[in-house]
Amino acid sequence: MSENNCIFCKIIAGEIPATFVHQDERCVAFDDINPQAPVHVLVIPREHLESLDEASQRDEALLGHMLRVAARIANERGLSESGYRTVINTGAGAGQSVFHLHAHVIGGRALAWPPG
Ligand code: DGP
Repeated sequence: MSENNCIFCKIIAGEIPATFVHQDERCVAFDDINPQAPVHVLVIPREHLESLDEASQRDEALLGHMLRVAARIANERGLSESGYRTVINTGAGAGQSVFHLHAHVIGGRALAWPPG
């Protein structure tokens, strides 16, 4: 399922270019266009879900898969030892700007806590 005018649906459809680092039948991952760290990858489901808030019980396996893909990418980028952060912004007030569920995988520099 895709949503008209969704940037990430267009990336999945190949209508907007992206540097893919992972693709499978349930999700894809690509480099963030505005990286906040040396490694900044987005993991997104192929199915258009607006946000984590929209996910239901039937999406549990998909969400788990996305997190495992995030960890695999972090490992492949050499972040397992130095550490990395996996972030899902949910809602405009939390910084969500693209309303297609996505997990940020951020690492390669020291990361402060709490986030701003
Ligand atoms: P968020 O603010 O949590 O909704 O994160 C959205 C991210 O999506 C943000 O870090 C920038 C990224 N982004 C927005 N448009 C594009 C695009 O066209 N291509 C790529 N690769 N990333 C994008």
